[in-house]
Amino acid sequence: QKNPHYASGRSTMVHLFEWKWDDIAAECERFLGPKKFGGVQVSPPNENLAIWSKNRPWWERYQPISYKLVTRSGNEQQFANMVRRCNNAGVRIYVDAVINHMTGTWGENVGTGGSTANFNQWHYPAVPYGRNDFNWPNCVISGNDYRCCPDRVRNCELSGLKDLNQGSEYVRTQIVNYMNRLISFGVAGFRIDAAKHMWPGDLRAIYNRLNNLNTNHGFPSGARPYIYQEVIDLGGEAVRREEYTPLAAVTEFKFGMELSRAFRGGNQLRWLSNWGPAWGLLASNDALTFIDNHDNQRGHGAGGSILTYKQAKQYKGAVAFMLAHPYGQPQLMSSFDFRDSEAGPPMDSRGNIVSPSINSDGSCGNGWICEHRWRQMYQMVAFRNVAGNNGVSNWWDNGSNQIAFCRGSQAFIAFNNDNRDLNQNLQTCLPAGTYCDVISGEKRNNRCTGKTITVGSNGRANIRIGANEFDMVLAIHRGSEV
Ligand code: QV4
Ligand code: CA
Repeated sequence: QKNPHYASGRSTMVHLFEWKWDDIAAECERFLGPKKFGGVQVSPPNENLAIWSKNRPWWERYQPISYKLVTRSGNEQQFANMVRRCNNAGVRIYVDAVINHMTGTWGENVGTGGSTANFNQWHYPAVPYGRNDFNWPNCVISGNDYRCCPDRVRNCELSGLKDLNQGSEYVRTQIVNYMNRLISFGVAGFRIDAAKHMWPGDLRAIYNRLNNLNTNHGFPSGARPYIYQEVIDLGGEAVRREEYTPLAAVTEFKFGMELSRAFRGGNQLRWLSNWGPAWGLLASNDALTFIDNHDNQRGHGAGGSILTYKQAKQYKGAVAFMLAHPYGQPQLMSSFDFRDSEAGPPMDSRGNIVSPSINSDGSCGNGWICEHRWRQMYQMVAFRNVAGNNGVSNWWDNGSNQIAFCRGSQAFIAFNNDNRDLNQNLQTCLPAGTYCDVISGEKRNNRCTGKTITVGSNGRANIRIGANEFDMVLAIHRGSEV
């Protein structure tokens, strides 16, 4: 369950946070497919509580009221249509599965599909779940529990969200039926929300009952769903990520924390020469990697000064390193603009999500950031596809924050996070030729809109990145020749 089953030659997924199914389908066909993205993580597709009293915050989607596929992103038919169209474009769909809990307690009790619940009675008739399906007697997780008490982390409520008992055969069956329905629609896998708050043994029982991926959607026969479990473990936790890696992959939160620190200038880039398990990271195959996610980009979940689109130059540097380095299974974040950490996605006065508009330069409007449409991002996705399975070679650094390395004879990248210019003759490992730097520009009609780099017959080239340039990265690869 650690293979994402990307179409061949693809390597990177993007989290299209709060996007609508119709818009994702269009994005697969017009952008993600042609740019060779591997997949999309979608927001939870099951019915959630509509929280009008907080002006429809993004986090209402983490408060399930049933497993009907009706949310602000669309209905069941739109979901199925999206998965079909994305798979046809070679782009896989991964579902954020919220199976630890149902809603918390609010004055409101109507879901996005019209279902209601009686929270105080632990009664969710649209599933149906009743009091016997929840951990009992109920308790609420306190901050200290995360350090002392694994059973409280698993059996008490996360932020007052009614805590399902996955040890129950009936509860397991409801969850498995929900996930298998999604597999029948053609999804390739799942993010397991709040996995830390469920017992590994219960999760194993659930995963074992999942069907193989749907061969009518292009998956090989016998393919198991890709599963990455949300376990925040930066050390000192009563629940450790190693309890979950025997089951499936795990979200590696140390990855974005350390790279954010380094690209903010809190650690020299030269130390990244042994990036990977030597840094206390999980084994590469066990790790779903990212710089920021929908929680920590707005101060929820794991703390730490995580880089986001708001610190664009450093953020693009950190993302370029993630995509250039072979470690882990990378995920890009694609955000909507926010100041208020609770605010929901762009919406109209009736609470409907407003679609992103696409500007003539390919960027997004209507309040959507679309980091995945930034040239420096999608061209690094292509870089990673070209670099393939090659390891890091010919590491160079200046003893501080200027670094460079090759990926076999396929690709070369350099970074300058110092406050002085980088100007060096470096080994690129590439065949002689003129290459277009995919960060400062792109190849159009065999011309380069940015810097060109001339590689000599010995593989060496003059590499310049000014300290005050718009980007701190320079990247060339097979296929970027002009
Ligand atoms: C409030 C009080 C509680 C009280 C409760 C009573 O704070 O003390 O007991 O009312 O009903 C929202 C509100 C929260 C509210 C809760 C229940 O923010 O104040 O509790 O609802 O109504 C997201 C948000 C949460 C949000 C939740 C549900 O981050 O703020 O809670 O959605 O809407 C840990 C976990 C990790 C988790 C991370 C955030 O180990 O698993 O915290 N990350 C995932 C998701 C995240 C999501 C959840 C889990 C829950 O990535 O987005 O939480 O599904 O690290
Ligand atoms: Ca639990």
